[in-house]
Amino acid sequence: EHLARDMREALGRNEFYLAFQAQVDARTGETTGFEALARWHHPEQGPISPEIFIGLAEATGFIHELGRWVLIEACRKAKAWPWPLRVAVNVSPVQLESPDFPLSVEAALAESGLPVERLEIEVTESALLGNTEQVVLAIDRLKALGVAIALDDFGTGWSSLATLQRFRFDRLKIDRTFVERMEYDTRSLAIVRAVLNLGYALDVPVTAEGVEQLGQLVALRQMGCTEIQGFLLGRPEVEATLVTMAPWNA
Ligand code: G
Ligand code: G
Ligand code: MN
Ligand code: NA
Repeated sequence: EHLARDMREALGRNEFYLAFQAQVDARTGETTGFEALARWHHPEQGPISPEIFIGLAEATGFIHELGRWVLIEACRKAKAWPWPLRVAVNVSPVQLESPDFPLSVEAALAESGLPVERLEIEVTESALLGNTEQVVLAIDRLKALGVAIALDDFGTGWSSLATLQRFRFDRLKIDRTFVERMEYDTRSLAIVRAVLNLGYALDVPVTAEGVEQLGQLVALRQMGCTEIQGFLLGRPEVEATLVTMAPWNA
């Protein structure tokens, strides 16, 4: 495929853009921030799935350039949002391995003027699995800057507990595969409850991803989940859209 070649041209041609999905306080129903999600509209092929182009960008090394663009674009957009809405940016393991990564975060903050406390970086367990010196340094450097670090897709990696032991995360995000099944699968429900308890014990807020059903929302609130994200509250949209009415008040 020529997709790898097209991708290198795509940034300059403004074919990439960000979509923003609301993250909502489970207790109050207020929007606390948005997750930035990269999108690519290919001129001939239309929308390309992020699963495909992120993987391709990682394989070709283009992820560094794309990742820098995502960071600066997300920070610029967030700068225009009402205080204190934050933006959460996904970061690939490949980016974390680069010694320049913390610098690109600092540059994005400086260029956009976004206060550091309004930026969150989402990392996956796979990024921390190697626990390489470079990744440890990067995380410590970001934390020292005051950037919040969320552990994304929690529960789907291989070293969850060791990762929690080593790093002081600012947030855990329960993977949507658990949320998806929690209403009809007692083991999934037990896992969700255990992760919420773990967050409580570690004093780390927990966000549930992929919330699509009102029943999931009600159960998550009852179990003390901190924040909710999912199609029930809002889909990723080009214009960051505040969730104005919590469905449980509707
Ligand atoms: O938006 P969607 O759910 O289709 O995203 C699919 C995957 O792509 C998710 O795992 C998401 O984290 C990842 N993704 C989306 N945007 C970015 C990005 O800007 N950087 C990285 N590294 N991953 C992203
Ligand atoms: O890996 P990560 O958690 O960053 O993936 C985020 C992806 O999840 C986004 O691409 C987004 O489109 C998708 N997503 C967000 N909310 C929901 C949801 O309620 N259901 C499903 N199926 N996907 C969702
Ligand atoms: Mn994410
Ligand atoms: Na996830």
